[in-house]
Amino acid sequence: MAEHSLLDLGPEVSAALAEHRPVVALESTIITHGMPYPRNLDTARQVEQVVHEHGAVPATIALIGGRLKVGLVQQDLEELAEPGQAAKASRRDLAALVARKATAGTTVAATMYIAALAGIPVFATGGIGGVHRGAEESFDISADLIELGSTPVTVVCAGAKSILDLPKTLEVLETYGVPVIGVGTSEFPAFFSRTSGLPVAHRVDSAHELAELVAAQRLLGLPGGVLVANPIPEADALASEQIDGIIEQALSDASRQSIRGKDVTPFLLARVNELTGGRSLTANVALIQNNAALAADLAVALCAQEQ
Ligand code: PSU
Ligand code: MN
Repeated sequence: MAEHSLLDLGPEVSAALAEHRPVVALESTIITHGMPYPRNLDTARQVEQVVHEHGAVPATIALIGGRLKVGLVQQDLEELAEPGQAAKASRRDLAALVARKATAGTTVAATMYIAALAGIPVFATGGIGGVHRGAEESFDISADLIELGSTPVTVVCAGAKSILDLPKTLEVLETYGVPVIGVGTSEFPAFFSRTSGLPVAHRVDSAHELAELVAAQRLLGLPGGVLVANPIPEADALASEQIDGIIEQALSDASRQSIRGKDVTPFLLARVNELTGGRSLTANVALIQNNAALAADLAVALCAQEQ
């Protein structure tokens, strides 16, 4: 486990890492900018519980008063969940927010970076950031993709939302040499739905098989992460007809209001939540729990390999 002057490990996380027991990192931009209050707070707690139930220790990561906190207490979660309070920290924001002693939710990119500092190799989230539609004009490509190319953390997600350009997102992941692994599927899932029509290069069918692949990535000395694409459970999936029009509406609202930069993703997520009247939120909660369960199983399998 890494000692680092900016890092605060919670007691449960610290003990688990010292004893080489399984730990799962969790992000916090989903709490601060991904879901409305109070569902964000409930979900953050439920996801931690799912990780526990699957035999691993949850390590929710955020910036609290300028400290890189790994393993949050209830008060931290409540502060992050409070509407409009916390900032959004991607990799490029970390230095400024640390210097200012700010409190912020960390994106997938920033959470990967901090998880690697803490020595946590497995991370669960809902959906990653990616290449935005119209990126050929805006150049809006999430730092999540570059982080996946350079930081050795395995990220379990349910694919990416079709607010993004999914074919371009997969192309950029290929360019950065990121293995994208379908779990029980040969297709990249589209967050709310299990399919996107886009193939993934590799597929596994169990957490054990996934652990062997992750171990091979490390043995090879490849520096980057692994992206695990875990489709939403069948029972919770939304039909694409239910969501496509809403995503188009959210995108056109964003363009009409000239939303730019780091505000794009939070704006689109909030708009999709509003326009579906909570249906998308229920699916979102279900897929995060599903990802947390798989990530915990993976962390357990990786620890078993070490024995
Ligand atoms: N996509 C979602 N839910 C989320 C996010 C993305 O479906 O909560 C969050 C994640 O924290 C992700 C971040 O890392 O948004 C990406 O932001 P940007 O596109 O600005 O890089
Ligand atoms: Mn962006």
